[in-house]
Amino acid sequence: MDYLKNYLSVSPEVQEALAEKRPVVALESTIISHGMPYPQNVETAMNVEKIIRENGAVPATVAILGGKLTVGCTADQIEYLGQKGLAVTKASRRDLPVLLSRREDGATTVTTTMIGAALAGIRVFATGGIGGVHRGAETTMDISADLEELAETPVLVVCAGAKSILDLGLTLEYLETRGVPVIGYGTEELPAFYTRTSGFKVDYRLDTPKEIADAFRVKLECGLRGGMLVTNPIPEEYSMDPEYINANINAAIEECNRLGIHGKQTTPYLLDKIQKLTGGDSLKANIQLVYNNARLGAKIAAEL
Ligand code: PSU
Ligand code: MN
Repeated sequence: MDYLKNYLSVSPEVQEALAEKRPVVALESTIISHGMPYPQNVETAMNVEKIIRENGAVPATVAILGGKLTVGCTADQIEYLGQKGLAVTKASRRDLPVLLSRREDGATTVTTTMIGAALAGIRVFATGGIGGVHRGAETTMDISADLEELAETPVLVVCAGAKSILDLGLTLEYLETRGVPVIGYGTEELPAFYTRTSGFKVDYRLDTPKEIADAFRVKLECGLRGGMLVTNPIPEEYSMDPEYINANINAAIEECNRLGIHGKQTTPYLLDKIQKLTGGDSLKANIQLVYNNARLGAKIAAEL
């Protein structure tokens, strides 16, 4: 992938931090353009950067801008991505060739953010939720490219688990097959984004950022290929009632199926529908869990 470096643009601040071996945390832009409404998306993205700085690391928001895989967006670029919203192409690995050759913009998913981070030399990435194996994947084959990227690209991803818009059991099976360790930060249970529990177990419970950094360092040093998934439960005070949120998730999935929505539209549609059905409660939880992951990401990056 060396040639991809010709399409990489790393901000001076991030370059300097990496050269001095200071901690850097990558952030994605699909969560900005496709994951939340304007202006909360921009407000959240800017607060996340602030939290990372307060915890001693340098933030690097990743996006595709004018055909450049940009690592370390400016405040103006974040504002642009937030305002343009769904008009920015959601960019997974398969979208790179056309977007780069046409010099277009793209909002990076977990997949392309990992690619940008790895090329720049960033090892830690914090976000809200990852894509996974969708419910009904046994017939739709809808499995997020995020899982394949976690298997191949050496970046540690901090998330709040996966939403139950996905089949969490199948998502864990897929990650096991592809050799991706799933760590619970201070928990044995896989968190389910809005809730701290899911009924599924993680592979290992680790209780400190140092233990997590140590395990990932060994993975890198041993050339074991691929990343690591760290799941960080939403803080208790912001977690949602499982029955309430799951009823709304089920309603959103039913509507999605009824409308025949599929492919890359599925995840953004469900995120938006859930936000509407819960009257903004889920957005509040979503924002807080992202802040929580930014804090942990910065601490792990500092230990690495
Ligand atoms: N899940 C969330 N919030 C998100 C996403 C997923 O809870 O914002 C976004 C991420 O950018 C993730 C992408 O990488 O959706 C996965 O999309 P798909 O399921 O189409 O692979
Ligand atoms: Mn998909």
